[in-house]
Amino acid sequence: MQRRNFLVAAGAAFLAGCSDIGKTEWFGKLVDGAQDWHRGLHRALGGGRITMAPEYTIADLSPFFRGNGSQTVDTPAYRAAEAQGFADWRLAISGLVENPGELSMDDIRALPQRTQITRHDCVEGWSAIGEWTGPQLSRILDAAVVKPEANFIVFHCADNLNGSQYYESCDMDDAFHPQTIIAHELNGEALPVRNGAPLRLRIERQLGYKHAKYLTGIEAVASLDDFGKGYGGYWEDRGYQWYAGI
Ligand SMILES: Nc1nc2c(c(=O)[nH]1)N[C@H]1C(S)=C(S)[C@@H](COP(=O)(O)O)O[C@H]1N2
Ligand SMILES: [Mo]
Repeated sequence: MQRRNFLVAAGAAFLAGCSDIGKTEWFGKLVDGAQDWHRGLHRALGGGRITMAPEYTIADLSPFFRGNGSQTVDTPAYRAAEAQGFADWRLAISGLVENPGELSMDDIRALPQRTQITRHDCVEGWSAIGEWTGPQLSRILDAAVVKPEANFIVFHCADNLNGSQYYESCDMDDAFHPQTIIAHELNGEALPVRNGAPLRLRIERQLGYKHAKYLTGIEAVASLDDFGKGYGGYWEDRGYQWYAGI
């Protein structure tokens, strides 16, 4: 735990204020260098085995799991979906897969489920512990059969934050990690709107901004160049690290 707290603190200190710094060349190199180091260290600490994020007990649950960033999606389509309890929501599976398609909420609920109580750490300086339930992303990707040339999974979101579509991405290590799930429940109930209803990513070894809410699709890709500004996520395009390991 001490090591983890150190990494969280170090990451938060490093990131503080970064969102205002432009993507100058030197800054890009600094960030890239730091994240390569961090990623290597993070994985080396695991000794090459799969490292699991700590899991907690019911007694540790935060009384209220706040919402952050977008707390709803401001479109008529989302409001209509919400009014129907998200019964017709679909998760599109696309890109470099043998079996592209769509999953309904019933499809998602019919897959084997994983429930995990984990701590969410936001770089803005708050944490919360919640119990999340949903299928492992690996199950969905196994069914889709990811092609060998895919290097990343891109997560598409319904919300637009300050004029840009929110999105995220991860590498295949994290995509197939056992604690990476497509959550549809928080604390045993349908995901609240503020927390990303009806589907949000939980990617437990990474910082809060990686946990994409309001998921509409997942896409297997070879490169991140064609999404947003090319840095792999909404906040990454604004200077945050792509590999936000904790
Ligand atoms: N689609 C989308 N996902 C998002 C965000 C967002 O604004 N839009 N904010 C991120 C940030 S910075 C954090 S800390 C968490 C907050 O999750 P919560 O609202 O469940 O607390 O969602 C992340 N995922
Ligand atoms: Mo965050």
